[in-house]
Amino acid sequence: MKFLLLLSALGFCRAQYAPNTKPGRTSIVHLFEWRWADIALECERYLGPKGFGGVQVGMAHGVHRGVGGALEQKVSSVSAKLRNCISYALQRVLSLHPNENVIINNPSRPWWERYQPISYKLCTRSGNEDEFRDMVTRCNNVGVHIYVDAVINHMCGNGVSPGTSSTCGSFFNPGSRDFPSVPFSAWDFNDGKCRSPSGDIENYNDAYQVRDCRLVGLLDLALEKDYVRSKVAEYLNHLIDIGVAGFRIDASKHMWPGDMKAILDKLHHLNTTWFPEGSKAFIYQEVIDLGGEPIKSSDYFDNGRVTEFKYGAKLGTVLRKWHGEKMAYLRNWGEGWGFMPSDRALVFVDNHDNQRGHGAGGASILTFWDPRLYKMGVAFMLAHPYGFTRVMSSFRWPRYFVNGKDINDWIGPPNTNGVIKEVTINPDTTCGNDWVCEHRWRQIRNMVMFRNVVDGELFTNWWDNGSNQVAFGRGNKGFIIFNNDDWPLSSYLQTGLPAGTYCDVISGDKIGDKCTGIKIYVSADGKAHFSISNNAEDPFIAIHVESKL
Ligand code: AAO
Repeated sequence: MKFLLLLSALGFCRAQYAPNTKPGRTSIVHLFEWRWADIALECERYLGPKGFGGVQVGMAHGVHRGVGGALEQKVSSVSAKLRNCISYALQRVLSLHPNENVIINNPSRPWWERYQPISYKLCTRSGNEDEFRDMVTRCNNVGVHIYVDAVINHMCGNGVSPGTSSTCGSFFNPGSRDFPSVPFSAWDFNDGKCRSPSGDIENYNDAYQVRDCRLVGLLDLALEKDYVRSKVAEYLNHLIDIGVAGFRIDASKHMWPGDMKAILDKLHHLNTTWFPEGSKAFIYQEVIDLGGEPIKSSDYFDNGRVTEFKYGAKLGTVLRKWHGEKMAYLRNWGEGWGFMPSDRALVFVDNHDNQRGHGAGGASILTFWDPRLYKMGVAFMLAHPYGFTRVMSSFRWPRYFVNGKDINDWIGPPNTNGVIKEVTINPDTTCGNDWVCEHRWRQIRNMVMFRNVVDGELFTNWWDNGSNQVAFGRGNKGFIIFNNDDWPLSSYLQTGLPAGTYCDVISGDKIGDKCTGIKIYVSADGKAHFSISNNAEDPFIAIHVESKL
């Protein structure tokens, strides 16, 4: 039995699903549109094991000793390899995309130009290959891994003018399907295979169109061809050799799962400077499956994890109390809501698309624009055991709604004449230059720590008032309680925690032996009294064993 457990743990760590839901669960942060130089600094000063914002650094180490230690005891006969594997899975990661893309000037440098590749050279507005390598090295060295957003389904749009308006200056001609810097040419695209009248995807109910035709006009690569697969694999292997830990595979719905598998089978093991020998890249595939289309998330499970888009759409609906939804219904959140198996899911409250009306999810999606509900949503996600979590970190843009649609949804990152602005850090640790840095908000940063502390613990002690006041624990390690009703909450509840005084990590921080926020007194029977005004700035409270005073 022990042997079987060990084998399956090893299998998981070696497989593309790691970091998996058991001992290794932690969070990814998407630093959307950041420059490589700023990410390297952020790894060192905030996300990594030393530097500013030691909270997250302390967390990662705390978890490693606590949970990793317990696990190591359980599998005491485990080789050093497995221990390395576990410790790898406990580290924090982030995602970004580094290859050459088209420069769009009309509109002026939209964020989405990055999703139109020109070549696999590593130079974009975020930096060149040297800067990319420097970032990967510096982040890995402080225990923060890099996950690349890989755009491999297509090249640039069909209608883009030919020329050298690209981030490394490479020539390309979309009309003749010519991308000499790869090189790709006409027979490397799916034009002959697509059966829609326009050559674009016109009908999401036709799985062949979705895979063989152009997504919003983007030139669709013929991934059934070994040459094309090899070029893509070469690109991904270049990144793996530099030291990245895995990939978000963009537009996975638009590729045949078997073609993707053929590419993934060509991938190198991760760089042994930072990863245990034989480690495989972590894979999470972007498939939007809200139900009602022939292509299902489950079609992609063999390749790796899949984005669970129902998660943010439903959570937003519940917290906004739309369609009669209430938090009390979250009791069976997860598979009970028709979501994919937890160990296949990559979850998030919002992403770079649906925070501005692209992709799917609609108006229910919570974002930093609704900070109060957003913090509750992210906290719920980070406290709940379902899925592998990704935190969004955005930039602010001037939203302008016309007939319910934001016509500024294209606006790119903070910039001066197209050059991306530095992420500056204010004295209060928030970010300047219109970088939102949700990951630095105390409530979110402290819930990332909460998730690390309760990693592997069961979902316990659920309580609700039949409406929008709910609470739950994670074993005897953590407890969280929300009041999203229009009246005060005052309840005496079983927390499952050891007796003591705890610091609420939402209203404050534990600093030394002091708490800058609300204090919660847990008695010997594990019970504690909570009161939360419906007008509180943040109407929720979270405590965990490492916030004990
Ligand atoms: C830009 C211009 C286009 C131009 C094109 C080419 O905006 O006008 O034609 O260049 O020149 C991003 C931007 C695009 C941008 C593109 C390239 O979002 O605006 O196009 O870069 O620069 C589908 C895909 C999904 C994709 C999503 C945006 O399945 O993979 O569209 N996301 C990724 C990236 C995204 C990126 C790309 C892919 C391309 O995250 O940033 O695009 O690399 C249904 C389908 C979904 C489909 C949506 C949207 O969703 O199910 O699969 O996503 O439609 O078309 C309800 C339904 C739900 C439905 C939804 C919306 O919620 O339940 O299923 O309605 O109809």
